[in-house]
Amino acid sequence: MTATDERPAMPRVFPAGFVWGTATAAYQIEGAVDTDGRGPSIWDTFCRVPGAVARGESGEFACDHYHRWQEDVDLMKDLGAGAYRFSVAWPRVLPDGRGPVNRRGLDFYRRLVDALREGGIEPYVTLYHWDLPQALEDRGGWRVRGTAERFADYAEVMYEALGESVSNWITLNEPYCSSIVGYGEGRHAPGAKEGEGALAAAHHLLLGHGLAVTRLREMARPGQQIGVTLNMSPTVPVTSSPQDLQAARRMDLLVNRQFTEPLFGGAYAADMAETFGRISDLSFRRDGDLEIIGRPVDFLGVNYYYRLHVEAAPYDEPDPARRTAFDLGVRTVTPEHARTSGLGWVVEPEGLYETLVGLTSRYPDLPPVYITENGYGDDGALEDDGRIDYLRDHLAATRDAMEAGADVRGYFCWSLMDNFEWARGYSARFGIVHVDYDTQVRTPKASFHWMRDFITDPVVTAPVTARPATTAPVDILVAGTPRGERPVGD
Ligand code: IFM
Repeated sequence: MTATDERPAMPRVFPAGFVWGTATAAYQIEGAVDTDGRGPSIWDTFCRVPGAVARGESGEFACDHYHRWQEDVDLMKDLGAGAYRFSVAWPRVLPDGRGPVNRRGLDFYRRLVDALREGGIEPYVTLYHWDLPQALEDRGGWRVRGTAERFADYAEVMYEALGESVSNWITLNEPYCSSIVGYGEGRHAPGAKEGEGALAAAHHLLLGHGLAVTRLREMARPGQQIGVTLNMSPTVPVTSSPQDLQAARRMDLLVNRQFTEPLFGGAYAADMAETFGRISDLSFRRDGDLEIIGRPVDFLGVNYYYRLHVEAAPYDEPDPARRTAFDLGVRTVTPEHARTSGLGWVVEPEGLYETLVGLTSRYPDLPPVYITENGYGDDGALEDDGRIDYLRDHLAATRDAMEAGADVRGYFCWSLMDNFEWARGYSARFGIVHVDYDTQVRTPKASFHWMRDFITDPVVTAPVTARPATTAPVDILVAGTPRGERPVGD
């Protein structure tokens, strides 16, 4: 959408009770990696690998949120958001991933949750946002089934500690990234480049989710909600040729349907064996797993950043830089004249509309949806008009998808503040609050003030979201890598 757009711009109001929040993740903001008994995570280890993270940066200090959390809660109060999504660092609570609980680690989250609630901010707690305890990685990590069982134990520990005060629980954040990007492409911790290992990791993450849901359900009180967050990007086949359409479907499987089908469709995706046959025989699956994975949840968290344009490519990619353990005969491209973010990511709010409407039509039993992440990366300017435009247009897309039948209950902006952006280090900034990493001074950006006004009066006036200009059916939901760029989520 552009300012010159001819489409109508009638005001659309978000319903009362719609949840407004911001989101962060432990390793990206906390710092204090050696403090109060925290154990090492796979990201601490990965950041030490030469070349793994831009400029050799790490989350060692990050935003020092572990010590400055009160100031950060004050910022949220000033924003007027009624909710905050954050993640718990598993190794802060269970330094070895299992065994004795580190009370000092738990106390940190207790203090944070209490302050949020006192400030009228509802905590949405993510249990796993990529920082696996290194001790569990040393025992096989997500490649092995035991990690799924340890995850359920950890979920129980967290519920026992915070269950009185926290009503909204998210098991996993973006299992696609923790499995395929971390164990297949090696661009994220633990930096493995395996085919079978990555598919096994994806399966065991889902199993861990299902086991944790089961455990939390046994303890949860009425009204408490348990969900899972997936990153979703619809893919547009570059042409309507059968080759490009099939390429889009293969990527769709890798990134999206591998997760959504067993979670919400009651079956493993039908084309798993055919598509991944070159990589794995899927023998890590066991009878009964599917039922555990598919246990009903109360909501789906959707993280949306952009849509991807996919074309067929020869198998056995000749360019070693592009070759991965997942050669699916696909390539993603950035369309000419595309609107892009400060990081060069394609900006297409219609992709969010397509995601929400597509999921709703594909899965009749889809639970209510929260947009648990959506945001804009740039180099950190305080006058961040690009971010304001991005937020405005994606909020319009959300509201328009609701009009078309999607049951969306809340929106969490990524991110409250600039933070450690994984393999990109600190140069990519997504915050509505600027962080000076030398002084740790926080400065609200123009988008913070815009968001505060919007939350007070949540009326969308941007043009009605363009309907996707793709020939692809709405059930093609795919993510991948724009040509020459790193993919979403890193
Ligand atoms: O920073 C990440 C976050 O950790 C997961 N989702 C995507 C964000 C931006 O890349």
